[in-house]
Amino acid sequence: MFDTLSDRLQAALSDVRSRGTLSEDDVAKAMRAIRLALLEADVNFQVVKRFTAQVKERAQGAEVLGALNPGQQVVKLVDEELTTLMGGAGRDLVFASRPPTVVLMAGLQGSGKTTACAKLARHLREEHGKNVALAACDVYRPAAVDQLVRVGAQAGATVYEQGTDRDPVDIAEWALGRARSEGRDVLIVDTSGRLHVDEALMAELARIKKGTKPHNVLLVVDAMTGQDAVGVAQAFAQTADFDGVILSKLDGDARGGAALSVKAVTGKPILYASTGEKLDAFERFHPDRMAQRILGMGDVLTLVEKAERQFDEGRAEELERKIRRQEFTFDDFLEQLKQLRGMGPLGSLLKMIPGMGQQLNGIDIDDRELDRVQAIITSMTPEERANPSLLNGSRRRRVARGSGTNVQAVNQLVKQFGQMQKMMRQLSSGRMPSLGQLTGR
Ligand SMILES: Nc1nc2c(ncn2[C@@H]2O[C@H](COP(=O)(O)OP(=O)(O)O)[C@@H](O)[C@H]2O)c(=O)[nH]1
Ligand SMILES: [Mg+2]
Repeated sequence: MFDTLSDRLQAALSDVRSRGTLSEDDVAKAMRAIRLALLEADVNFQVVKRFTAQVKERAQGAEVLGALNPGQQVVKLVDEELTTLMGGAGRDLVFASRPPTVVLMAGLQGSGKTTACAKLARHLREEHGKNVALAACDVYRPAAVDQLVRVGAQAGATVYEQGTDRDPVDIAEWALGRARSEGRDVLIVDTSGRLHVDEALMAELARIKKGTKPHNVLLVVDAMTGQDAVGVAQAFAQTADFDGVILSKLDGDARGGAALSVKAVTGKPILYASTGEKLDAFERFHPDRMAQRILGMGDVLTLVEKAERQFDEGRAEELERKIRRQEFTFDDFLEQLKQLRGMGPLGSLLKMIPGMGQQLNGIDIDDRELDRVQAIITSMTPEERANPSLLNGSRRRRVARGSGTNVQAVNQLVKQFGQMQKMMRQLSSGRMPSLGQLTGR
C-alpha cells in the first residue's frame, strides 16, 4: 500500500532527517521533492499546493524544540500535516441511542459496497459485539442479492432480502421494521450503484434515506481509481450528503492519491480502509497511523491491535508458564506459527514495525517458507515434537520425506528451534533483550 509514495517521501526527507542545521535552501529542496512525490501519487494538485505551502510556512516559523534537531522537526511537521490532510484524529461510526443504528452504503457499481457491507458487519460483530443485519436493496442485478446473502453469512450477519421484484425503498423500510422488531443493534443497507453518478441513482438514495433515516451514510470509493475516486466523492458530496468514506481496494496498486485527497476535497473523513477480498481485510482508518506508515515510522499500534485480536489471553499465560519452565515444544511452536499467520501475510506484518519498512525494501518475505516449516513439524511424531533430541539421522530422513522437503531443511529447523529455546531460557531468566536490540535500532 502506497509503496512508491512512501519510498519517495522517505527519500525526500532522508536528506534533512539527520541534519543538525538546515538552510532555507535545504528546506526548499526537500519541499520540491515532497511536492513531486505527492503529484506522482496522484494527489489532487490543489491539495498538494496547499500542503507544501503549509509545511513550508510552519518550517520557517518553527520554534526550536529542545529534543528535536531541525531535520527531525521538518519530518515531524510533514507527519503532522499528512495526518491533518487525511482527517486528523480518527472518527467513529455514530451509534443510535435507540437501536438499530442504520448505516447506508452508497457508491458506484463495483466500488466494493457489497463487500464493505459484509466486512463492516463482521467488524462490528467482532470488535463491538454488535448484532448486525444486512438489507439487500440492490435489486437491479439478480446476482447482487445472492452475493450479499453469501458474504453476509460468512460475516455472521442476518440478511433481509425480498428478491429483486420490489422497490428498493420498500425493502429498506421493511428491513428496518424487522431489524427493530428482532432487536438488532445495527442495520446495514446495501444499495445499487451505477456506472456513473446519475440523477436516478441520487434520487433513489435520497428516497432510501428518507425512508430509513440512517445515522451514518458511508460512501465507498475505489482507491485504485485515484483521482476518479475523488471526483466521485465530490459529485456525491454536492448532491447527496454523506458522513464518511470507506476507501476500498487499498491493497491494489493504489498510489495514495485518493486517501490523501478525499478529506481535503470533500471535507468528509475516511472511516475505514478495505485492503483485500477477504472479509477480515478491513480496518479502521487512522490518519495519524497512516501518515506514520507512509513516512516509514511503522504502525506499531495497528500491529499491536492485530496481535491482541489474535492472541487469546489464556493461551498467552499458559505459553509464558511453559517458557518459564522450559517446556516449550514444537507443538507450541506450531500453534504460535498458526496464530501469527492468522494475522496476515508475514511481509505486511513486518512492515508495520518501525524501521522495518525500509530494511525490507526489495526483500521478499516468502510465506511458503512458513508452509515448509509447518509441513516439517506436522511430519514429526508427537514424541518427537515434545522432545526434539529424539530426532536422529533416520528419523530426520523420514520427516524430510514426509514433509516433501530435504534433510538440510529439517536440520536447519531443528537447529533454529534449539537456538530459540536457548533464547527463551535467557528471556525467562530475566535477561530480556531491549526492543532496540530486536528491531536493530
Ligand atoms: N482487492 C480488493 N478487491 C475488492 C475489495 N473490495 C471489493 N473488492 C472486489 O471488487 C469487486 C466489486 O465489489 P462489490 O462489493 O461487489 O462492489 P459493489 O458493486 O459496489 O457492491 C468484487 O470482485 C470484490 O471482490 C478490496 O478491498 N480489495
Ligand atoms: Mg453490490
